Amino acid sequence: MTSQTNLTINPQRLWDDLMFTAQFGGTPKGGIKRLTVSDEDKRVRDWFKAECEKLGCSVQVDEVGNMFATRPGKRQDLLPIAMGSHLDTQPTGGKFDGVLGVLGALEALRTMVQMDYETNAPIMIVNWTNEEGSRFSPAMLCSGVYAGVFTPEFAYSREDRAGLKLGDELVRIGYKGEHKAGAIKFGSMFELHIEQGPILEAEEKMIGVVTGVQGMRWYEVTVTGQESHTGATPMGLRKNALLASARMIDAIDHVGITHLPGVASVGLIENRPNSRNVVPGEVFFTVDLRHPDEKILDRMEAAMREALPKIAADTKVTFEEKCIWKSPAVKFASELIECVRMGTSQAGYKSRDMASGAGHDAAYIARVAPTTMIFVPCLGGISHNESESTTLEECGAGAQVLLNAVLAHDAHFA
Ligand code: HGY
Ligand code: MN
Ligand code: MN
Repeated sequence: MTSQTNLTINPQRLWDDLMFTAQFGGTPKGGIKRLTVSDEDKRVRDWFKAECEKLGCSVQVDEVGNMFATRPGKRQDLLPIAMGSHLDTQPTGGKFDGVLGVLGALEALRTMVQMDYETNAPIMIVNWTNEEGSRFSPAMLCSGVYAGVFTPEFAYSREDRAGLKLGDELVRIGYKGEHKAGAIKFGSMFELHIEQGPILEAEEKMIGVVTGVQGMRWYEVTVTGQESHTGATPMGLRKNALLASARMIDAIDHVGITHLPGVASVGLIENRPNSRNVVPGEVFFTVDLRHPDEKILDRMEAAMREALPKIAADTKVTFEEKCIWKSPAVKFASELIECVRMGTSQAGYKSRDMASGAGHDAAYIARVAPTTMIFVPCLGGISHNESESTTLEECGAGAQVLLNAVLAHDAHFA
């Protein structure tokens, strides 16, 4: 695995970093629970900052906690070439989602430093705050602030289900930086990530040359019925919010099935009062619709909005539904995709072009700088699961292609 400059990453060192940092929020089942701006997130951020400083990087933090580690290049007139992803995880996340992108970038930088290789452009590693959107919705929130999609105030105001605000939590862990979001500039960004789907593994390809990200929309639904006694309330007189929600969730699944390759999911549900002998009076649930084509996403949204009122009428409940987030489909920069292709062939790996089913910070960063992604396989395509797994070799391949692609891009500035 070598690049045109014969710089070779150290897969074992990368693997050791992945396993070491998995302790920050490690779970008994071998996953990671490292919710954004939690104490566990602080610990991994502190470790990451120290590692970057050991490599001679300056580390800056912006007003929403995004971290930027920069190593100077020969030419200070050039904007940095960035490699970025995220260190926060899902509540039952794995060791690789996001983390591989940040630690793979660290390994690429370490290799440059160790080989005393000076790039033309400065090199930057970015850790984006709250990519997952699990604790504070929406996803990719702080790369979105960097890209001007959301204001910092909007991000600060987001509350988790316990009522804590992102802004307060950023202050509490000491990562509300002084730099304005968007003020720390870079000229391009590469993001290494596990595929989180089954295609590369099924086709026995090592590298995914990612061409873009599908469109995504998130909704919140509150269904209101009437709490009543499960023993004394005849079936015909109930206003059962949970029954209505169950039928709505089935209808939403049907929207996905009838708009393939689109997907439709309900992932978060709260049933109140959640007592075994009370007919549920209120249910809150979230909807996640995705498709590569915005026009078909519109059709999926329309189909959902046609189905829900009918179900509400049939079950004698009322409901509110609102779209809280839209991330339109994104195409990545062809010149960077070409660098990934070059980096892949230099390393001698088989690859295939593909769009990303999952959302990534790269989707928002593509709005403000040329951006692209590199995928490596994950076992069974499973992710957002404590059993998420990939191999030392696959992580090493991704980091090598990342290094090669960055150096191929940097060669343009000689
Ligand atoms: O939702 C997503 O696709 C990403 O994992 N945040
Ligand atoms: Mn991710
Ligand atoms: Mn994720």
